Amino acid sequence: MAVLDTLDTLAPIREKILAGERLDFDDGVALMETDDLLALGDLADLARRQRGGGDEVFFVQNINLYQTNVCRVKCKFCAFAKTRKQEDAFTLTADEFVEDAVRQHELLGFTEIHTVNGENPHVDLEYYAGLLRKLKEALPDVHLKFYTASEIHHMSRLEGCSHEEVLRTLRDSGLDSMPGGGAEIFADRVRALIAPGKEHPDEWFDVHDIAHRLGITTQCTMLYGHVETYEERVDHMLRLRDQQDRTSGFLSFIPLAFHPENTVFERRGFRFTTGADDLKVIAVARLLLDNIPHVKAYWIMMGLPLAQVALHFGADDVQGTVVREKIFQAAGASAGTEQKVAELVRFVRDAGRIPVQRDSLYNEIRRW
Ligand code: V47
Repeated sequence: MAVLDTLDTLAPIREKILAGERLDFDDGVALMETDDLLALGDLADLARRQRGGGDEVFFVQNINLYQTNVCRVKCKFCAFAKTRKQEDAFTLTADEFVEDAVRQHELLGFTEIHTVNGENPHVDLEYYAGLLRKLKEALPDVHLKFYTASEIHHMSRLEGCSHEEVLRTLRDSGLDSMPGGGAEIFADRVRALIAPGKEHPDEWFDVHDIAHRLGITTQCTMLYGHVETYEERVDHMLRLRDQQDRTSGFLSFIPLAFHPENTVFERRGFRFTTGADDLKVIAVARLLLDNIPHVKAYWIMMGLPLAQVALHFGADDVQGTVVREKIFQAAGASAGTEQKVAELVRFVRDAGRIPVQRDSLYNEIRRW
């Protein structure tokens, strides 16, 4: 009987995938609700291949660096943000940041810097633009993937100007692309519970919309595993898909599993997500987001062993070497903060896939 139930739920979706048809909201919820994890993974891998995916799994040689952890927003899921007076608050000068970046580049030879910060109310737009200019001058060949849409919105408030003016200023100062954070869950109900001080999702979309129209590619994310329902996850993904239909500027989708340590939710008894849920989100994302080229299994978040399994659930990217990640470490991540290229290669190969080192725009640098 259980087998028949499974077939009934997934069979029509499989037919749609084979026919190249787009899945809808109800399909998304049905996929989220299935307990047949292996069939779900199989379907996601089928969809990935149907849309032109091969055996390549991508990674980038990158480093995470942070300008400031001072933040005006009190998101309840966050263990990274501090107020200016807290002991471990920091706000680096451009010189401090650039000096460190150059030293690390000599040691590691990364091709990308990934920077996400708190929404610091004590600095201005020039704090960000000036740093980008100095950094680009010092490391002209390094791709600068800087600032979430939430930070861009915050800068526009600080400066009293539009999203477009901020983005033009940053782009002209050296910004190359943007990370996907700040999306959390778009549903008003959830946002009010986990991030009441954060901008409305319309602002997040407006920033990405303008960035894409200005030729700045971006990523997109979803923070799951807290108070959201399956329906709210599907709604979130479909809003991203609609945006991508309009502007095509998202390069990848990264599901972010909620880490509760040192957050308000830890005190309320919230736990880490399970491996089954992590794999489910990866697979459903690959199935629904038919117009976003890459889905990342971010090893920092799910650990290398599970990320390896996720490569058979629709993911085709493991993010990168990552060195010095802080946001997930603050909230209890245990997978470490750095992988060597050789280790990423070994783990992709062991999953039966072809490791490809990419640049930030998915051009191939080297394959093994
Ligand atoms: O918006 C914060 C998430 C985001 C927690 O573009 C948490 O490649 C889980 O932008 N548990 C910021 N998630 C980080 C970000 C990012 C991360 C990885 C890859 C990319 C990319 C971008 O981190 C926030 C929030 O959604 N976050 N705290 C937490 N405790």
